[in-house]
Amino acid sequence: MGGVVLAQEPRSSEHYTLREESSVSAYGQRAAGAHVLVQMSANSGEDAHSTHYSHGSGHTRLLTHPAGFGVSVPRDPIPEDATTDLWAGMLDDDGWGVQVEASSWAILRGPLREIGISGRVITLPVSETLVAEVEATWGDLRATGDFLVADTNPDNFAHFAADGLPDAWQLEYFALDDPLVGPLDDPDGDGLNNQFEFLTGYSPADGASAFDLLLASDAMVELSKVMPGRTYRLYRSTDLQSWEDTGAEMMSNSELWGVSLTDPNPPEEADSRIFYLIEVED
Ligand SMILES: [Ca+2]
Ligand SMILES: [Ca+2]
Ligand SMILES: [Ca+2]
Repeated sequence: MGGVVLAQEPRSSEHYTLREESSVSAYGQRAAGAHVLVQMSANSGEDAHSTHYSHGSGHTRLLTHPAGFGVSVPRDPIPEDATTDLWAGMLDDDGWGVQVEASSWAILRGPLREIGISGRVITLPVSETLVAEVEATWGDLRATGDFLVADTNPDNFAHFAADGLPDAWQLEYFALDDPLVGPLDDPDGDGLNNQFEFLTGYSPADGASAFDLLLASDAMVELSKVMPGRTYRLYRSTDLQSWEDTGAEMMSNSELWGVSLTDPNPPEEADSRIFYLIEVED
């Protein structure tokens, strides 16, 4: 190891005295790769946290007295049902922040499946964005951090998962152990399944709450409600077998009541019966 450079002042900190060194680069400066052995004695009778400090090419400095300890958490929400690495850091009495290996990690609250010794956390599926909180210890120091777990998949929660209906909507009406929560179920017995209740904006748990159509005049159909973002199309039939798209359709950006769709080309034969059907698309 050629060209040993002795550390510049200060040779010690408020809490430690540099007692012996095999080789050190210029204190606090960039240095070529080397192994640095530093023996320190604690002035105040505390244990030194580091007596060996190895480094590659880069910045070399001495660990001094820990003045603070904290958990670094993501500023943005992290995804549900995924793995994220958290880390702990020590602030020393020189004002430097250094990443340290926490002695332990624990989950305090929130949708977390587990947290490993390295700070690797696995989030649980959620039905809405929720707060999680963890705790790390380092020696006798302790710190907590909280962050948000984002609802990044709307259809992955509990037994509401993967059925095509948004979990948050299902949870609005159904208990966690409710059996009839699927798209084809009709727990309120109004003849309209949960999928249709969702699309039309009515309660799947109240038989008196249901989408309705009225024939406003010969070729005009009134919809009891129109939901934002859905497309409503009017179909016509004279035999209830074949249905023809009338071309009348509507989409709204807000919830509307009592909206009408008019068939632009109703059959002219005065005695023919006409049936209308509304298609609702998400
Ligand atoms: Ca979710
Ligand atoms: Ca669902
Ligand atoms: Ca129903």
